[in-house]
Amino acid sequence: MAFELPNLGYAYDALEPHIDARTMEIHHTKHHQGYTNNLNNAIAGTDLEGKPIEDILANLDMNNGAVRNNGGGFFNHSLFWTVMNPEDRGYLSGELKDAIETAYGSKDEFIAAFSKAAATRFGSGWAWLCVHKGGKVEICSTANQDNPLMPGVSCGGTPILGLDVWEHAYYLNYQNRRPDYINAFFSVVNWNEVERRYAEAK
Ligand code: MN3
Repeated sequence: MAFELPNLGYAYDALEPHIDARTMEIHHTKHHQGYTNNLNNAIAGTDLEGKPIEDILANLDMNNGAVRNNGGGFFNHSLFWTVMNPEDRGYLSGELKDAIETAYGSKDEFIAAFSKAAATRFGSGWAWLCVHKGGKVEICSTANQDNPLMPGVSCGGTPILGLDVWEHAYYLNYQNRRPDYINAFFSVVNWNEVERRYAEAK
């Protein structure tokens, strides 16, 4: 069973004005589709075929560039679409709110720290909020399509919130203004989904 491009669950224009429809459509149908196709090609006929993406990444040979880049790209975007929602965003609450306040003091301080990680990632990559076993949360960032599920990459743990800071994610609408795109992202974060992922992973 090959990996399939997941549906967004909302229309390409649903995140406007924060993230524009043209960017969303290209990002989903070209970039994410490309990672999906290339991942399938990279694992076809190998013992990785048929395994869950989380298992492939957790046991990854980091020298396998095709699976590292495309498996990461497949997983990262699949998570990214779900942590944004135009309508039912919810709000930071419950155990996740407690964990974030323990680690960062307040929601605003957390957003500032996450935004700094995203803004200062040089070149292409991602910012993450990860949860470790026991429930402690930690912010980190990764280069290219790496993610903290991969062996020895960044803060480790399970990513529950991710922000794509590749230029393809924002350049049409924001050009070089990555900080404006990061601010806009926090207007569409789906806290219900982040909390669901926290509860599942902690
Ligand atoms: Mn991307």
